[in-house]
Amino acid sequence: KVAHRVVFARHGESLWNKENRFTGWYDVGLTEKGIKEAKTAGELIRERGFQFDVAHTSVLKRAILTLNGILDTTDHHHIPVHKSYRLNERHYGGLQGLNKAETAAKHGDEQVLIWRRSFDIPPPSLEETDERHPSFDRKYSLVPKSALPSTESLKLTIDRVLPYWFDNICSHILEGKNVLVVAHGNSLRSMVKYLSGMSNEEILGYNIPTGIPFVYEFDEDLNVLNNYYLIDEEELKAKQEEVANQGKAK
Ligand code: DG2
Repeated sequence: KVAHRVVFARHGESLWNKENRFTGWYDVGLTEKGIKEAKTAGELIRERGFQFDVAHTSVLKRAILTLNGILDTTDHHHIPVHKSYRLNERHYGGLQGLNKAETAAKHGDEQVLIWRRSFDIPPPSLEETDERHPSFDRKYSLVPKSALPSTESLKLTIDRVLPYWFDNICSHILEGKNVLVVAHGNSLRSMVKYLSGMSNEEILGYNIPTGIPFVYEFDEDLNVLNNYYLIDEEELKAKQEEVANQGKAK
């Protein structure tokens, strides 16, 4: 019997999604389309009549602005929002800022697939002296330097994200709260891999589109019973395919 339900969403289209650039911890805003996607996500949630008691998101504005759009559309302005770097996107290291298709033209589709989707091969590291390194960003001034990444594989992202799932999100679910989580392609893939029990190979081919809410339903002991997206299968497939193709040379 379904005892708990968590709604997840990846943020709406960011400026760097639109420009097809590796984003990671770079803090970029939403495009007009992204703002609309947040609203549409809220409408899909509202149509189902889902209510929330608490929300969790990253400290990056594309996720926060999307969450705000959803809270606005669903009339949930009053709920507490928890923000943590642990829900940030996977750190894309030295790739951050580069165009994905151009990088594939230069290094090959296969190399870019390894950087984007391999389980444990991280992209090239940012130098610790690089001004883009998170240690120079005041958002992270309360995080110990040794916990701030210079690059992350999916495996390292999972190591960062899952403690937050267990300690901060599960405790709210077990208190009986309805939880909304707005995060990023790879921080969500980290939770999905765990929740759906996917192998390292299965998660490689799994892509999450922007702005489409998806739901996990749990029994009392937080065993997963069901999961589904709030759009139909065909539309979902097309959107997932689009994300997969972003790493291919034109
Ligand atoms: C994208 C994901 O993150 O990229 O960092 O470029 O979800 O914050 O837009 P998001 C990025 P891919 O791993 O799909 O290339």
